[in-house]
Amino acid sequence: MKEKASLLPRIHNPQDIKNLSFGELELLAEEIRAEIVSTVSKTGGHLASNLGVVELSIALHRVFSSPEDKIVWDVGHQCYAHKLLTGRYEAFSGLRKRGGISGFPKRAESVHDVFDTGHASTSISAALGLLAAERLRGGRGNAVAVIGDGALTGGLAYEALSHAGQLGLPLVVVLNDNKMSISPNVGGLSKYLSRLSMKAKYQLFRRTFDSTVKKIPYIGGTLFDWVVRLKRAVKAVFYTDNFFVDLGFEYAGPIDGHNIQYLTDVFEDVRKLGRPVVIHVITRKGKGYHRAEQDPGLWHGVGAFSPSEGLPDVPSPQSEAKDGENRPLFTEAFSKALLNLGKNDERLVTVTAAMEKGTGLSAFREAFPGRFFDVGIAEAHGVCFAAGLAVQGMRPVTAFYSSFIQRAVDQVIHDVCLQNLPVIFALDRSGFVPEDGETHQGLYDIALFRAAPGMSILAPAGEKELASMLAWALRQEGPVMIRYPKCRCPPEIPAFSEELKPGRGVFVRRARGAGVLIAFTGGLYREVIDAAERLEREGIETDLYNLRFIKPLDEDYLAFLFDSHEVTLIAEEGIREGGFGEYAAALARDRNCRGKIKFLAVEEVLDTLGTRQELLAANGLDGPSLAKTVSAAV
Ligand SMILES: Cc1ncc(C[n+]2csc(CCOP(=O)(O)OP(=O)(O)O)c2C)c(N)n1
Repeated sequence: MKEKASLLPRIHNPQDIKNLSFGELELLAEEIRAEIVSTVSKTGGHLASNLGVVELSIALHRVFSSPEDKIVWDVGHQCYAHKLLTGRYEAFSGLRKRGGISGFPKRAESVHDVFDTGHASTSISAALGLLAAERLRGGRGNAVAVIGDGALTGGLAYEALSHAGQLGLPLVVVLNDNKMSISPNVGGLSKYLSRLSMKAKYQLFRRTFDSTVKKIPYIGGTLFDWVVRLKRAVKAVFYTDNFFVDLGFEYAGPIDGHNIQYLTDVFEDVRKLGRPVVIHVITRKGKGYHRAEQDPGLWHGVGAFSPSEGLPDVPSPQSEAKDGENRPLFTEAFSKALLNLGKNDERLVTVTAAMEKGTGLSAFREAFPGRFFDVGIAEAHGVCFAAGLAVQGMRPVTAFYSSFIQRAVDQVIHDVCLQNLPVIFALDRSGFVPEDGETHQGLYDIALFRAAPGMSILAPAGEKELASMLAWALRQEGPVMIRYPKCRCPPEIPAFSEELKPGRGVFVRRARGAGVLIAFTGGLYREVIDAAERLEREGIETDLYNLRFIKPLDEDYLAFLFDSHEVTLIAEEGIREGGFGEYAAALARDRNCRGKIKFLAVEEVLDTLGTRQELLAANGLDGPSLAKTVSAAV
C-alpha cells in the first residue's frame, strides 16, 4: 500500500538503509512485505519465495555495498525486496507487465542486478566468475551468491562449489534453506541440510573466538593453541566436518534468516574473512502472509488474488464452455492422458525435475507412486536417469518445461538419441510463456532438438490429439518429444481425433479452391482460425494445415502441398533460426516448388514480458498479424 509506507518511498538506493536503526529496518521489512503482497495480488508473481527473504535482502544490502559488491540471486524469483531496495519502488506496480519491470534480475534494468537469472543453480558459478574478474582487475569488491536449498539440488551448483573451494577466493554463498523447492524439497541433500541444521554455530563461533583469544596479551598465542587442541577434541565428539568445509569453505550456521541484527553481524564477520564461506540461513517461505506460510507450495507462484480472501476459485477445467475458456489446460490434458495410459502399461514411469505440479504429474504420482520420480532441480540427471530406465525396458515419460530442458541438451543427444532409446519428452510451456520474461520462453526446443538424431517431434493442437500423440509415442522404439503451450486447449473438432500418420499433418479447415495454405505448429490453432476468418471476410480463402509432426516429415507430401497452393505461410511458435520454417523453405527450394513460401517465426527472444496474447501479437503471430502477412503476400 504505497500511501501507507513511510520508509520505503525514501529508499532510492541501498546506501539509504546504511544509517537506519535496527528498529527502522524492522519497520522497513514490514513495509516491503506489505508492498510485495499488495503488488503481487494484482500482477501475480512469486509470492512465497519473496516473502521469505525480506530480512535477508535488507541485511545483505546493509552490509555489502551494491553494485561494487555483487549480489547474485539464484533463479532470481526471490529478488522483489532487492528490487525495492535498489530504486524500483515506483516501478514496482508494473511488475511482470508488458512495458514494466521484470520479476527476475535484469542487468538491463539496474546496475544492482549484476547477473541475469531465471534458471536454477547458476548463482555460485556466476558470482565466482564475477569475483575472479574483480581480483584480476585489481578490485576489492565482494561477491555473494544467494541460493535456495531447492536450487542446491542442481548439479551445476556442485561444480561451482568444488571450483570455488579450489580457488579460495572470498566468495560468500548464502544458502537460503526453507526446506522447500516449489514443493517440499527432495533428495539426500535436503535430509543432509536438516541434519546440519541440528548442529550449533560452530564455524562462526570459532572465528570470533580465535580472534578474541589471540589478542590476549602474553598468553593469547599459547591459549589459542590449547583451544585449538581442545576444540579438535570437542569437535570429534560433537561436530563432524561438513560437506562445505570439506570442499574448502568456512561454514556458518544455521542462522535465523529473519533476524536482521543477527544476520548483519554475521555478514559483517564474513565480509572480513577473506576465504570462501557458506552461510546457512533458515527462513520461512511465505513469511508474514498466513496463507502463504501455511501452503508455500501453492503460493510459490500465483496469479492475481485478493489479499483478504486468497486465491480465486479456479473454474472446473473439464467443464465445456462454448468459448473454450473452461477447456482444460494442455498440462491437464497431458495429466489425464498419462494417467489413462499408465493404467494399462506397467512399463510407463515418469520423471520430473522438481516440477511435479507444474507439469501435471501429481495425479500419476498419486495413482502409481512407485513409478514416479522427482529428481530435484536436476534436468540433466533426470534425462540420463530416464535413459537408464529405458535401457532396462521401461518407458519413461519425462515432463519438463521447454525452457528447462535446455539444461539437458547433451543428455538428450548423447544419452538418449545416440542410443536410440524410447524416452518420451513431454515439453510443457513450449512457445510463448507469459509474464516471466525471456529466461522462461519455450522457443528454442524445435531448433535445438530437430538436429538430435532419431528424435521425433510432435505438436498437438488439442486435447485428444495430445492423448493420441502420447499413445503413439509409447509404441515407438526411439525418442519422442511432444511440445505443447501454456494455454487452454481449444474446443474439440473432428480433425484432432483423426488417426496419426507419421510425418503427416491434418487439415483443420479446407476451403474450396483455396490458393493460400497456412501450415502451423499446434499451439497456434486459435490464431490461424482467427486469421482464416479475417481473410475470408476479405475474400481470401485459406486452407489450414496442422503440421502435427515437426520431425520426421513426409517431405513428398509437404512439397505437394506447397505446389498446390499459390502461397504457403508457415506459422511457427519457435525461434526462426534453425526452426521448422527454415527447413521447409529449403525443401521448397530443393524441390523447385512453384508456390510462394513465407514463414513466420520468432525473430529474436527479447521482447518477452506480457501475456501470451500480447507476446503473440508483438511477434506477428496473432490472428490479425497472420492475416495481414497473408494479405500482403497474396
Ligand atoms: C533449471 C530450472 N529448473 C526448474 C526451475 C523452476 N523453479 C523455479 S523456482 C524453483 C524452486 C526453487 O527452490 P529454492 O531454490 O529452494 O528457492 P525457494 O523458492 O524455496 O526460495 C524451481 C524448481 C528453474 N527455475 N530452473
